[in-house]
Amino acid sequence: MFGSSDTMKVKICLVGEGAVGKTSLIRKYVLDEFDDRYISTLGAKITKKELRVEFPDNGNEIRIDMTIWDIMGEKGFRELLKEAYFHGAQGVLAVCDVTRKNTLPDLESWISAIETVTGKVPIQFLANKADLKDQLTFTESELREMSAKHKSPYIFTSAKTGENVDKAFFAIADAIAKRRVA
Ligand code: G3D
Ligand code: MG
Repeated sequence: MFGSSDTMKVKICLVGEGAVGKTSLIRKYVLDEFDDRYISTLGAKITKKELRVEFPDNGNEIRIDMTIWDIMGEKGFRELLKEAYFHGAQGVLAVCDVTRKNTLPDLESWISAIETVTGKVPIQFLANKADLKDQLTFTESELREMSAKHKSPYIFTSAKTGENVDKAFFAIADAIAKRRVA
């Protein structure tokens, strides 16, 4: 059982097509910084962040030591390296880009890839680039459908403005912690 002084180690992976904003979201979350210049990722980049999750039932609060894995968007690399990337992951941030329609259905193959390695784990869908909502290319009901299919929540985020970025990372940490302690 986890007590209030315990630390839970958690690994999460961000998945989704290239340029949906995975690297930018992590940057914004960890460094509170958004760099509009080109951001490149080679292979996998691992970042750490500590956060706290409360258990209102018993008043406990636990510390989460979160390891965030940012991986490349290319599908070829995914097949080759998925064991290495996804091994031990306890949660997924599945990111799509509201300005590019296919990035939503493309998440299916990312989710299958991760689930073949980890089994079922909590997923949080992120509809990123919400600051460009005027360029929305899919409806919220399509997002809701995807979400319902995987019994997982979705949230609109913007790595540019920071909208819901903390909330998204917190949500996945919270889901993982509650699942493990329950
Ligand atoms: P990736 O890691 O998923 O491949 P990146 O994606 O984080 O590299 O982001 C791809 C591009 O989208 C970058 O633009 C980045 O600045 C932009 N971007 C990421 N998130 C947002 C967002 O929430 N809003 C807006 N408006 N842009 C975003 P460039 O031009 O550098 O390629
Ligand atoms: Mg990247």
